[in-house]
Amino acid sequence: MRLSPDTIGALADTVAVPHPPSAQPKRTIVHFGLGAFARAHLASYTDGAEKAAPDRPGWSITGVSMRSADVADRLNPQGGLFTVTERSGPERSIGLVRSIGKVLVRGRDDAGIVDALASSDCAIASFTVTEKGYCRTPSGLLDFEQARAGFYPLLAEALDRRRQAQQPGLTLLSCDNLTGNGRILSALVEEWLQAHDADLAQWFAEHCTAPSTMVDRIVPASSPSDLDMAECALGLRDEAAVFTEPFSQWVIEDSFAGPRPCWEEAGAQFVTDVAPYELAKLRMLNGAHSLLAYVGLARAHAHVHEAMADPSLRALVERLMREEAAPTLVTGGQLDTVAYAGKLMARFDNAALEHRLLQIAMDGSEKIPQRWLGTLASSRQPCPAILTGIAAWLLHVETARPLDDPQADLLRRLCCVAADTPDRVDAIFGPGGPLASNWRPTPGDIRTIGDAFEELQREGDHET
Ligand code: CS2
Repeated sequence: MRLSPDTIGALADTVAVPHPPSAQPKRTIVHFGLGAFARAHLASYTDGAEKAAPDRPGWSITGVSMRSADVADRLNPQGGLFTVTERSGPERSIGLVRSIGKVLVRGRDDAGIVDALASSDCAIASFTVTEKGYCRTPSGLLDFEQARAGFYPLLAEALDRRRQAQQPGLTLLSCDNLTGNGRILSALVEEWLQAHDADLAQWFAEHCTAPSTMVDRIVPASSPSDLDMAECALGLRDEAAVFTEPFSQWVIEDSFAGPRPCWEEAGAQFVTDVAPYELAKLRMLNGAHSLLAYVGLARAHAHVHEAMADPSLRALVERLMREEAAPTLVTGGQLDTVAYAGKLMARFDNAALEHRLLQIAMDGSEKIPQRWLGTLASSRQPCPAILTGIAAWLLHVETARPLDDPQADLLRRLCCVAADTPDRVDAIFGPGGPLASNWRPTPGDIRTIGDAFEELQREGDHET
C-alpha cells in the first residue's frame, strides 16, 4: 500500500505524524529543483514551522521538477506526502512531512508553473537547482542559451504578470552551495530581464529581494534498497522517502520582499550577513567532501565513511579543514573553526548514511571554484591537501567513464592536449581556462600536484 493522505492511519506508530495542517488558505512557495536535499531541508523546515506555530498562516510548497517527471511521479500520487528518516549509528528517527502541495514538471507544465509564481498566494520562489542550474559562463555571466531551458523564462513571465497586476514582488531564495548565492541569483535574473525587458528589470530591482543563505544537511540520494527498508519500517510504500543525518542548519539573510514562514521556530537562524557562515561551510565542509570524493575514489573507496577510515586520507581532510581552509576565514567570532572541524569529522564518520563518493564527485568544474580555489587564492602558505585534491580531480577527469560534469568534453580535451602537469594546470586553471580564478599556482604548487598525481596513479594501478 502506498503512502497518501488516505493511508496515513496505516503508518507504523514509530513514525512521527504532525497534526493535520490548518484548513486556512495557504501562502505558497514555488520551489525549483525538488530533489532529496530540498525535501530533507526546506520542506522539513516549512513543516516544522507550521508544527511549532499552528496558529500562524500556513505555507505550502509547489515543487518544480527541472529535469524529468520522476519526482512528480513519486510525490503527486502520494498527495505530496513523504517521510524523512534520520540515520546515525543504529539510531533511526522517522517523521512525516506535509508541506508539499504538488509537483509540476519544467517543459511539461510550464503554464502551471508561471501561474503558480504569478498567483497572489505566492511570496517566495526558492531554488536547489545545483550549481549548474544557474547557467553561468566560466566568467560568471549568464549563459543565455542554457538559461532558456532553465527557470529564467518562466520566472520572467511571472514577474511581468505580477508587475502588470500591481502585485508585490517575490523573494528569490537560493539554497545552493554558491558563495553569495542570493547575490549571484539576483544578478543573473537581472541580466536575463535586462536583455528582454529593461522596465521589468527595474521593477525587479525595486520590488524583489534575494537573500543569501547557508544551507547544511548531508542528504545522500535514496537508493532502491533504502526505499525497501523504509517500507518495512513505515508499513507503507513511500516512493519519495529521503534519508539524512540528524544534523541540519539554515542561516538566512533577513531581507525578504514579503511574508515568509516562521522558519526560526524550526531552528533556522536569521542574520544580517550570511557570508562568514557560508564561506566556512563551503571551504571546510564542502571542500573536505570534494577531497574525500576524488582522493577516495582514486584509492578505491566508495563511501564517505570508508574514505574517512583510510588513515592517510583522514589526515589530509583534517589538514584541509584546520590548516588550509580555517585560517582563510574571517568569522568575526561567530564560529569556532576548531570545534566546527571536529563536528564535521564526526558527521563524515556516520556510516549509516552510506554517502556515495561518486555523488559528491559529480559536477567538479562547478564545485571546485567555491570549495578550493578561494582558499588557494587567499592562503598565505602552501596547501598540500587541496593540491592533492586537484591532482585527484585531474585523475578523475582522465579516468572516470562517464565523467559526470557539464564541461566533461572540454575538460577531457584539455587534459589530452596538455599531457604534463604544468600545461594542464595552466590550460584549466590559468587565464581563459574553464576554472580561471584569482589563484596563481606557484612552481611549488605545480610540483605538489604533479607528485600527488603520479602517486595516486600508481596506487590506482596497484588497486587494479
Ligand atoms: C556535497 C553536498 O554532493 C556534494 O557535493 O558536498 O551536497 C553536501 O553534502 C551538502 O552541501 C551538505 O550540506
